[in-house]
Amino acid sequence: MSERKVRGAFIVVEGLDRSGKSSQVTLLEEHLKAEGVAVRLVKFPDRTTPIGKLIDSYLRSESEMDDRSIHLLFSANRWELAKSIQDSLESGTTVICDRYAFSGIAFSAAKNASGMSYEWCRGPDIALPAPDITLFLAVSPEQQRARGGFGEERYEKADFQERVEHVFERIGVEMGDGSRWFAVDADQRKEEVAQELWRLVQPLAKGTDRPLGRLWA
Ligand code: 2DT
Ligand code: MG
Repeated sequence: MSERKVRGAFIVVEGLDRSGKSSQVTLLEEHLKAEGVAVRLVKFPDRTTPIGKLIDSYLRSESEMDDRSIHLLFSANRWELAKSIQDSLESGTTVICDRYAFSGIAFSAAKNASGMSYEWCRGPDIALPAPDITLFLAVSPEQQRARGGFGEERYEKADFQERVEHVFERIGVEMGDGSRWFAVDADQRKEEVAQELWRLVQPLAKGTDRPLGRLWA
């Protein structure tokens, strides 16, 4: 029997605003590079594509959009990059994704808009490339406040963030065993969070021979 080919690992980092997600993604990227790993960083929403520009304008409240339309655009923004993510992984590059389908579900379902159930929100993302590991940075409302509150964009409000957090918790539970979803206490000091993330990622640093899965498919 021939040996299975090793591909890059697909690492997703999720979290609320002010969870330190962006810094941790950068630290993780640097750590992997220092270990000689080829890394590609992807951020969702990718605001540079034509779809991403519509999303950007919505997030800055420069345009209004139907809740379902914007939800589908966020998903379309992932689908337009899905093939290229898969290609990177197959060529041996590790991909770190700053937000993914889980943000898509959490932020849309938190709107409690009629006809946008959790299941409905999940639908368009079914069969996207599945992460090998998802690191959820859990930050408390107290830490969010202590870190200087929120910015100006849509969704950056304490009561909405709390609802988003609840959906994230549900996703974590429903992902179930074997999905490699880890909630990490992001109230800790930056160095401590980075250390914990590295401990989780290290087994995947040299890639994996596990076939790339499909989300919820
Ligand atoms: P950033 O602050 O990370 O740029 O995110 N969002 C994100 C959604 O509502 N749906 C999605 O599918 C994704 C990926 C989270 C901008 C905001 O967009 C939200 C915060
Ligand atoms: Mg933001």
